Amino acid sequence: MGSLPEQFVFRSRLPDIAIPDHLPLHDYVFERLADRRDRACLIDGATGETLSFGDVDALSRRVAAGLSSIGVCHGSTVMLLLPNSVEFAVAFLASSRLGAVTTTANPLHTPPEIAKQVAASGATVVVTEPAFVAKVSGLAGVTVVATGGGAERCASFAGLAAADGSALPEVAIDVANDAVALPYSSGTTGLPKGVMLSHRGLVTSVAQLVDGENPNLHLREDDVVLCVLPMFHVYSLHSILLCGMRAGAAIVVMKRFDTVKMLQLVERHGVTIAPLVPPIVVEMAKSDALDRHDLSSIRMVISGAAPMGKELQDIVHAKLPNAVLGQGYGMTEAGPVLSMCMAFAKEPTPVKSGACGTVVRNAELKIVDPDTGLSLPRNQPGEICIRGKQIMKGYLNNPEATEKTIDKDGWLHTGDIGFVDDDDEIFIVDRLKELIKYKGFQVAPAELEAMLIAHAAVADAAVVPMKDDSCGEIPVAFVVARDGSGITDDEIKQYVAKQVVFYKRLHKIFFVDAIPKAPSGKILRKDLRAKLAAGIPA
Ligand code: 4UU
Repeated sequence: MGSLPEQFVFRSRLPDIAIPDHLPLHDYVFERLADRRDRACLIDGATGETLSFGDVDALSRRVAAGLSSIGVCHGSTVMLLLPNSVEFAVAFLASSRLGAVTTTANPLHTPPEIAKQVAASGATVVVTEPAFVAKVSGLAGVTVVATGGGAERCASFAGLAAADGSALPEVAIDVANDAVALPYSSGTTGLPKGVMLSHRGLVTSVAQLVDGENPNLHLREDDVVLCVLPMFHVYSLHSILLCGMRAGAAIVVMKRFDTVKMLQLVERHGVTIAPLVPPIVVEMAKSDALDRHDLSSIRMVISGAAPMGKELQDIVHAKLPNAVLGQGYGMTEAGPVLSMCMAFAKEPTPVKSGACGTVVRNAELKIVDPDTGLSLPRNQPGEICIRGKQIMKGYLNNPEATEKTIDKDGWLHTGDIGFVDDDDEIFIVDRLKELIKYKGFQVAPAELEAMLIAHAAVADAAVVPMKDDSCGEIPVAFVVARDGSGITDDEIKQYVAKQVVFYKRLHKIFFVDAIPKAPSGKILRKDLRAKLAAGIPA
């Protein structure tokens, strides 16, 4: 018998910190409320209206009382189907107060996509804008709450907010086990699944970034954080909303992305922290308007959710010389943050272009050879795995998928291929999993393949990512048409487009005779990606 193989485990260069493991998320976020009651917390970018920390605390208590009056209680699920808004933040905190779970969805999703998530998550209340009420009004057993005015036949957010916040029911939240957020993610394979993030998980993940003597992501009370990324995605929910509030910073809420409006808001509010995704960084770097605005207040540009190459990073550096630019690496299931740029620390250390940070504190990271399962030393690429209290509890009602993602030793397998260099910096070089990332949004190939195969003229299909300069990746399909069907690529594109949100649309269709498959029946996606890379798809 040989000795056990050596385990290479990577840790943060910063020491571990004490992380509260008894506080529900809302109490953790508002822990220092008494010191900052009158400081700005949420600023509505469109109107300039500002809510202080005291206002947000009080409003979230009233909305919690209101939600309770329409039946939301410990263990209920509330869907937020909202664009970025003060109401989003308040409703999230209000649900947390009740021990309820918030499931988030893109309001641009189609009615069938939304109905699927409502059913799967067991949501009994959907909070949305009047413009989207029609998408959910027919769902059985669901109470719809509309923000703003004018929506008929549903409860109003203002009505909920008029409830008595001092009359909240007592709830005994089990911080280690109760989920507080339920974002949907397809993970490494298959269809979107509900990712159960517990109170303790999210508290840990926020603390890993912004707590301690030398926080990895140093947000201060005098910071102004730009919130242009959608709050329904875990990056914004976690690293902007929750981290910003925990640190006592002000958050400028922007409803939808527009380069010029974003630059105006930066100038108007003196934004200091700009969390972005690569496509927005590209838009910004290319925009003529950049030179017409004073962006000198920005001290940090964070990029995440998709790869940002060295070239882009260098361009932004030249345009925003006052700002530190770096990346965070997250995955919904990982709680979400795995690594963060060390140049964002209170006591920063130099970083390399193209790196996506160093593993967060109070966590372990290893690189595993996908073929042998052995952990690999520095500079050797393999599957990135992470362990710590911040990772998801599991997928809702799907123990099989959970077991495939979190192994028996508690390691979460990301499906990302990367390595750790001599300075502990992580570089992502490839993806083992099926996932397609269009501008940072998740596209699950399995969802589109199921749709394609359901079409009478389609015998078989496979959906894979194709590299794209402005979107990062675009979904494209290889299709085996049924003999004599005569179906065209446009017909297929239209058929899918009608059923899905814009970023899941197919950009190209390649007709082929057969889909390459392993003996097990698994699609050989690598072969298809290689065909695309070689420029000879069919
Ligand atoms: C290359 O994208 C996210 C979460 C991102 C995030 C969160 C908090 C970034 C910074 C932050 O502070 O989650 P998902 O679940 O939508 O997608 C996860 C996948 C990863 O597995 C990886 O493939 O998105 C890809 N990804 C990245 N790829 C995420 N970040 C990066 C990155 N570089 N920096």
